[in-house]
Amino acid sequence: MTALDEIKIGGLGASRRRVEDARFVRGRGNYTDDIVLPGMLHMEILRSPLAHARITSIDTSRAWEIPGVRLVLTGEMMAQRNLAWMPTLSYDTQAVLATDKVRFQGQEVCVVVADDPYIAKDGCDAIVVEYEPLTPVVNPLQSRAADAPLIRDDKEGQVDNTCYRWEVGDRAATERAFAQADVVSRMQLHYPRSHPSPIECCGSIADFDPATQKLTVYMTTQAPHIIRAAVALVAELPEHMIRIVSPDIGGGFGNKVPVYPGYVASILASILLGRPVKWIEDRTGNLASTGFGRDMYLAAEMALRSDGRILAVRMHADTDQGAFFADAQPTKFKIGLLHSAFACYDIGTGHITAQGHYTNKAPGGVAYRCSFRVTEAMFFQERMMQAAAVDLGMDQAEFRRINLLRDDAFPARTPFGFLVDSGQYGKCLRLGLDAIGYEQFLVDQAEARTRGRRLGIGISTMTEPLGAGNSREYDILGIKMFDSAELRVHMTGKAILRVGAKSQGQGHETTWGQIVAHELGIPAADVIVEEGDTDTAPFGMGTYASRSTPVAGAAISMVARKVRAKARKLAAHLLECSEEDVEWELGRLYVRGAPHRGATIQECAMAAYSNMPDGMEPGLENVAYYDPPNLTWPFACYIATVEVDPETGVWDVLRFVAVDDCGVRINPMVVEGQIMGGLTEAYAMSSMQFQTYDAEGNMVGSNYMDYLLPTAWETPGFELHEVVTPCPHHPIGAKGVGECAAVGGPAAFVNAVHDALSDTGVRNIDMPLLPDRVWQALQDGRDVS
Ligand code: MCN
Ligand code: CUM
Repeated sequence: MTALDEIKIGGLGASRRRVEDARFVRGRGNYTDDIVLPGMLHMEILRSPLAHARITSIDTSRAWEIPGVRLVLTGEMMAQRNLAWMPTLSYDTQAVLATDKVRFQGQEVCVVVADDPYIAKDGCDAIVVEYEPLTPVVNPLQSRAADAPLIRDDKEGQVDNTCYRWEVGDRAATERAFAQADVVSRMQLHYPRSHPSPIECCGSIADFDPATQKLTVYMTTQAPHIIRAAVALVAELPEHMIRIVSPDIGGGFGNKVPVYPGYVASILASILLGRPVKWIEDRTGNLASTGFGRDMYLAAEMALRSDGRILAVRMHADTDQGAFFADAQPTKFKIGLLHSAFACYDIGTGHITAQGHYTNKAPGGVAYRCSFRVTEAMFFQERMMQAAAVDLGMDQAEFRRINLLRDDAFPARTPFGFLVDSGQYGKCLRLGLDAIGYEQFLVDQAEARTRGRRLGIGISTMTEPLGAGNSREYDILGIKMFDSAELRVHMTGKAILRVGAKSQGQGHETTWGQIVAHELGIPAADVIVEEGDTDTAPFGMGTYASRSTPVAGAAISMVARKVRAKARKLAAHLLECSEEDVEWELGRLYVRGAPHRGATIQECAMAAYSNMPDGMEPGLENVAYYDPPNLTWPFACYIATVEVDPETGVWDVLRFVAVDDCGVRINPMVVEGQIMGGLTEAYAMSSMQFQTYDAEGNMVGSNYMDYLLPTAWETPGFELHEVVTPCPHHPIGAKGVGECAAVGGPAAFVNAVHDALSDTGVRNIDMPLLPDRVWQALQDGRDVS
């Protein structure tokens, strides 16, 4: 008998079709809003029209009079139950329903529960809230002004609008390096506020059963177990009586990591009413109040030697956190992982300082398709690299090449404390340059310039720390960032796999089965994957920061290996030999020296239930919790070529080449889908998307007329290439990939446009590069922020 063909059984490397799509393309997905429970009521939220105001009175009497209204909740009523404020995932507090002041436009003030959502909306309209307006603060500059109003006057000891201060690196060594520099390159920019904007908005159905005292919540969360822990701790309900279910999720992108007031209010309403309460957010609610990314101002300097080597970097970040510091991030890293900047380069030393600012905006800084603040770090790094190459008068590809970590440098410690363990950075860069035809493009570009045409090429090379974490350094609210998998093989060799992660569209139901197929030889099609139900799945920290493959994926390998170890004992029994003499090949165990005497994994499974050796516990199942030794370090090289129309400022992407090294690919097709999706978002952020606020704190971009999502029509084509450097510590050598393209992509587009303007003196146009901004920069020969 020959070994199984791994690709045929849907193992590692198979571009297996996504099994979840069978229900999605038929409209048979089961999203939160599809769930209808007997006796279910509906909840709507009344939001603040003002950005900053004291609440002087709330009159809910007319709302109560509307037939069909069952409950009106105010902040005061929440306060009576100690639920007006909730802790955030960053040890701050956030108002569930406002009691004293409103601190951003769109903040939750009251909720109305009624027989249907329309009555609940009417109920909201009937509530009269009187406000005494206060001066709104809409950016860090205003926030730190001496006469700025104190936004968080609810917090004891809070004397100004500073949310946190933080620093990392070696200040003294950095200063010494700058003193020795031949060239100092400087850069300032703003990474604008953007929104993950999943197609499905947030929502929850809380179902408290007064008879059993059990609380079940169906909700759009990327991390159901963290929610269960939070509900147990905040609402003081017994943890075993709380069941959180994340059904199908229509995109998360980081938007569904935080805990939102709507979830909390629906839970309290269900407990008070003893009936299921459904809350489904509308688009404006989603765009105006939940999970913003970025909004960071960066200033930096780079110390350079005239031969092109980077001696040191110095960076300062001012982040606009909005009214509540609500991002999820490891508690030891006050500003996400901003200090992953320059991790792929061999720079001598560096120093980063950061300050977070409260403003009258919705909570910001939630990672949008990035590991915490990594997107800002990589964008900044790559814009800085281009500016430095210009300052040195060096070719931008060559400048990168000489500073990238060399293959023999691994493992390498970065100046900010990370251990980067593997990569072939030079190879990725060369592959990208060859694919785009770099040298020829430079010739064509120069020739086009003589005819008044502006072509540009932008490169972005970066490594991203993915897979938080290792439990020594990474935790959320003190809970260590491991993950888990439970595998049960039934007697006929079919299996169910339950995982602590939770897909929002990434295809876990497809790819997790492939890991089992690889480890056990059970065809992927014979493995059902279940995620998102805290009553059945082992405790896991959820899906974000591209941690599922690095952490949960590793747990799947490990649990399958435990099962394989038991199968080996069963095989020894079936084959009447000693366990030491049993050899493994994919899907089959056989006697060493007598390969024709073997038992398939399915035969072993049957034996586990029908013919186990004396003294052996029946069954074939196990659970594994995995605490990774390090993050994974995928690498990417993205290259864009563009043409800018000097008459209009419009820029078109000519070509886009992506080279991604995410280690061993479980499912190449899924990986390519992740990269294309990420590049589409990168294109959107660099060309059209941002959410801003006017001087009064009114949000601009709370609907899809103002906040643009690219369609297939404007999205450029992407040419994908790969390099495989297996992760040295992951059981199957895989690294995370879900966010790389969204993280590294924007700088490629933005650098390309700036390259097209390289003779104009324009150093920086802030994203998004709207045509009017590019045109203005061209007219004035000056930066546009
Ligand atoms: N994969 C693989 N081989 C690898 C790495 C990954 O086949 N070497 C596969 C995985 O098995 C998984 C997918 O690619 O099916 C993404 O894996 P991974 O990089 O581990 O990322 P996560 O599953 O943890 O997903 C999180 C990541 C994040 S943080 C955001 S934000 C984001 C993203 O995924 N949100 C998404 N991609 C998204 N894609 C969709 N469709 N919807 C979202 O909300
Ligand atoms: Cu960073 S957004 Mo994703 O981590 O869910």
